[in-house]
Amino acid sequence: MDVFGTTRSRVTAQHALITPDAWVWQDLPGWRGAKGVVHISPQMGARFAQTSVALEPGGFTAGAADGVERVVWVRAGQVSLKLPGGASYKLEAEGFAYLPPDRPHELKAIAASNLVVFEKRYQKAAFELPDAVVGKTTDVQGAPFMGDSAARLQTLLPTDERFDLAMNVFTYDPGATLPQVEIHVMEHGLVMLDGMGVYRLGESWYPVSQDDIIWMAAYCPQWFVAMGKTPARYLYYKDVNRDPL
Ligand code: UGY
Ligand code: MN
Repeated sequence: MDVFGTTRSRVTAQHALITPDAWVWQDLPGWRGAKGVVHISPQMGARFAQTSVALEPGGFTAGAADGVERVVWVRAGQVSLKLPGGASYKLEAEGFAYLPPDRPHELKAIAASNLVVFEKRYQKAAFELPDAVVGKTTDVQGAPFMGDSAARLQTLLPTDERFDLAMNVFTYDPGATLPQVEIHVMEHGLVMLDGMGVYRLGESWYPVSQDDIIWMAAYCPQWFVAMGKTPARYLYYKDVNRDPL
């Protein structure tokens, strides 16, 4: 039972766990008919933003701020997406879109919808801009992670150097783990989609379950074990393909 004045949430200089009881909804700039919770942002030391967005039918956005790329992942509901040039799509639960910077898009809720939105100031390199990518998570083939078929990784976006971010979905059978305590230059923003487990972040071990949000700064030691009777699954962001200097 929840006891008032308590939360599993924790915010530190290198990591954060933000559980649904601590979320505070607000209006979001650039969105209409929408409320959001900005879970992760530069205000906490991150170099990207991760926001939960709840759209009422007809709620919409006409794109991110100048120079900002966006990934939208649909948790529930149905949205329409129009890209410059006229291509249009309908996204439902598990659908996602990568939207490159400075190419306005129009996203509108057909039904009440819940989205996870990742935004990052695109880091230009000696490449052309990435193209938009639209897909459905259930259509992406999973691969055993470092040879372990009980821990499967789906890579949602192309991995070529035009992209400075990756979006992946990790599914673990109960008892499966990350094979090592990872310490790496990339940072992560994560939402638990299904199931339960224990996340090691730095020198702390946290029970986690569906809808929990986690931020891991660069070099934050991290490890996960899935627990319970059903698979655990999380969606996560990482920065990739750019010189650290
Ligand atoms: O891509 C990754 O770094 C991933 N293995 N990290 C994680 O799941 N915490
Ligand atoms: Mn990692």
